[in-house]
Amino acid sequence: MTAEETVYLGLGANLGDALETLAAAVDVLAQTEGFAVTDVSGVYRTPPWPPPDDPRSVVQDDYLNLVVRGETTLEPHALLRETQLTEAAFGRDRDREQRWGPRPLDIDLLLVGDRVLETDELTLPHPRIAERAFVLVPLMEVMPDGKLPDGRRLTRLLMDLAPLEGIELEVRLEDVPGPRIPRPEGPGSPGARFERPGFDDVAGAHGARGERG
Ligand code: A4P
Ligand code: MG
Repeated sequence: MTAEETVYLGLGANLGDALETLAAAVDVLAQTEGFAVTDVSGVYRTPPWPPPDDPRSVVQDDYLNLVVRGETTLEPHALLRETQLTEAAFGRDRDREQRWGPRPLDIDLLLVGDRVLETDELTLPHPRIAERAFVLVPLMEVMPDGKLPDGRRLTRLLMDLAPLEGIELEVRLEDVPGPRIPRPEGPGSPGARFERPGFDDVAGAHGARGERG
């Protein structure tokens, strides 16, 4: 266990019910011991990267992407194990997939505090943040000072990628109802600070709107 560090995770999905997967994956992260979700960006619809004019590109559906900000007491490799277990729980099978090809769920550790790390399993910061609008756009929403640890501004990096085509805000998770799961409390488990509305809350809110209209 270490002192709490601020973490940014990039989530992407383009196989199966991508929105339901992302919403449920954020719920799972919020339940993870030693990890608290403190903010979640909007869910963006993004064209596959690399783009079609790149020889590495793969023909596949659009992705949905979001970025989670969290606080964690987990060491980076322990956090990576948790995120890979979560990917597997949503049907990810690394042995049967293509690099940069379609996947039910991908979770990248973008930043863990100011750590700089290069091991066989983990590179921090994630080496391809600056090339990817599908990361930069949602990251900008949840990163208070808008700068990478090396001082590069996200807005500047995005300008370098311009023109941005085909990235659209799809929905906010606050508007996607889900089952309410009690949050674990206790030492070593910073309480989760992000909760999706339960089905009843959303039904209630819609009912209330209906009565007014
Ligand atoms: N690994 C090393 N550093 C990290 C890190 N910081 N975070 C290792 C996560 N994993 C890290 O990962 C391969 C290995 O990288 C892992 O076993 C881990 O030990 P992977 O998830 O299979 O990813 P990859 O295919 O090698 O590539 P990369 O660069 O992580 O790309 P992505 O993001 O995983 O590529 N287009 C859009 N619009 N939206 C997307 O979300 N995603 C991908 C998938 C391609 N195109 C996309 C999107
Ligand atoms: Mg990945």
